[in-house]
Amino acid sequence: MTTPALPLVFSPEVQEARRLNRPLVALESTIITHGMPYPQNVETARRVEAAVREAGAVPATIALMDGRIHIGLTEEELDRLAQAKDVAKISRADFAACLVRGGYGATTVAATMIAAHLAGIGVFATGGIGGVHRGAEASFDISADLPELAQTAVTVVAAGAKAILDLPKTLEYLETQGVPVIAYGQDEFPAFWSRSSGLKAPLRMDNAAEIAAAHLMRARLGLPGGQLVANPIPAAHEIPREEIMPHVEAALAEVDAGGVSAKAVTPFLLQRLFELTEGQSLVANIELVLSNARLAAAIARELISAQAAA
Ligand code: PSU
Ligand code: MN
Repeated sequence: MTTPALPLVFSPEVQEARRLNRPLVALESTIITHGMPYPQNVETARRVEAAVREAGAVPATIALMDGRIHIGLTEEELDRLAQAKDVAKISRADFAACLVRGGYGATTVAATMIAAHLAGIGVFATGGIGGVHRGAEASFDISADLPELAQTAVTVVAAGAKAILDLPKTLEYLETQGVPVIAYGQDEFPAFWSRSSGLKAPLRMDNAAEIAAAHLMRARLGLPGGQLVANPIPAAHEIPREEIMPHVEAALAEVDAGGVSAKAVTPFLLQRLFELTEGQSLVANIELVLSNARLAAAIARELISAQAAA
């Protein structure tokens, strides 16, 4: 049997950016299909792409469609994906199977990192990464996003990990796996909807150039894996911890009560938080993704300048 060709397709905008060696920022698609309701999902995806462009880089939203890895989606493809029913949530384990079978696959953080790396894109913006779930000592539920950060050389900009997770265990896991966790502009590791988690981040950096330099130095050292940049949600849009945590506990109790497991847990919790906060969690989620997109664009630009100077 022969090895199949790599089924990568680039949107016209991304193709042009590659030709001109312009800075690119990868964006994921699970947040569109499983993280937000329609039509806010597609509106947000468009605003995030626009934020990347305004910050001087080119967005590449990634999804699996009809057996191909799409690096950059046209307006029409983005619409189709956002409205499609039965989109599979794709991580490392099911990436190849989804391509072979065809249909729609939304890429999680792990799958988006794999695709970005294949496409030569070093920076990726998302909302929050998956992590170690509460009760993982019994359920073994640890997101595949974490081991991906340990093996795929992409710098991921997120607003920390969602407060629905066990954050101390998530940080321990990342430390064991040798993943640099860099809080941006503050000492504390941020908790998605809130700027504060009560936990100190292992590293802190205050500018995009230093983050880009660290990315390149890791490659130079031959260290596999990426970096997690934890960018706190802008203060004007945060939901303070004491406000969001009672809702988080209530939603988690529903998961414990049964019926929700595996890949369905994170989408269920995000949907319940949306209902329990009367939409406030979604507003915060949108704002933090926009802020992460701007920071990722700045890092992508610094990566290009550093490479040009070398
Ligand atoms: N961040 C968001 N919304 C999301 C996600 C992240 O703001 O929906 C998605 C990402 O795709 C992430 C996934 O990879 O949730 C984690 O899912 P799990 O916990 O099942 O690994
Ligand atoms: Mn899981």
